[in-house]
Amino acid sequence: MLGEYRLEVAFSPALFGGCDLDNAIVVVIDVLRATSAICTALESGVKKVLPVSTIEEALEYQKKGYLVGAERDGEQIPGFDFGNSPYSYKNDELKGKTVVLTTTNGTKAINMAKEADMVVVGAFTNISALSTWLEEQDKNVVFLCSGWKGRFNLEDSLFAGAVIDRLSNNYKYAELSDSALASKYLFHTADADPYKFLRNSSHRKRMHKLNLKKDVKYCLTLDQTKIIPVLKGNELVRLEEYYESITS
Ligand code: 3SL
Repeated sequence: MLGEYRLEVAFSPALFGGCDLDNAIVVVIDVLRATSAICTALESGVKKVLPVSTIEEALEYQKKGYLVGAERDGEQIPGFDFGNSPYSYKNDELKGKTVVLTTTNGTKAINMAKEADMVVVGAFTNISALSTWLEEQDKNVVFLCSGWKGRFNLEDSLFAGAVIDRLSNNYKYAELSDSALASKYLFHTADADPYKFLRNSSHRKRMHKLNLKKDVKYCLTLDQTKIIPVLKGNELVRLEEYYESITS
């Protein structure tokens, strides 16, 4: 309905508790790199990604024979199958498989959002598909930025602003919270070049120190997939699969 819906941003997980989840879809954002890696995994044919918050949980799954990706502070944890690079999940051999993933911030944020009616994953790599689909829903939208260890980060807030910039052209979103407006204004100052805009950001610098420039470029490249990962219980699956499961 026209003019009825709200857009809101939690700039860090610490601010999520204050968000109004009534009739809301939560978009979890960790563009560098967890949500980009998850989109890539599902695009490559991975059947489901199980986001877990702790290394202990990841180890439990590993003992049961699951493939497990584990990252802390940007680096792969030794002993696990993958880290958090989207390139590790661009692999045809993963078709039909389940992957368990734990990352410093992103998978924790996904688990934190579980109480919402619907939780989806956003990244620059799926921005157009995500924005178009959100507009088709009659729902409020809460953007949860994973940030870095409870703090604000620039890239997730920039992404929230990029989506809000698109959605706010639609009259159905009559209410933009101050956080939604702030992220939209942030996006406007990026002048359509997220890579350049983020050059001084802490995580981009961290990634560069770890020799992960290629990952940063990948994660900041728009529209590489139309996949929208959605939480079904504890598992992230493709939106189409989610709809099939609720209609069958
Ligand atoms: O914070 C996270 O969850 C990760 O995406 C961080 S990293 O990009 O793998 O360093």
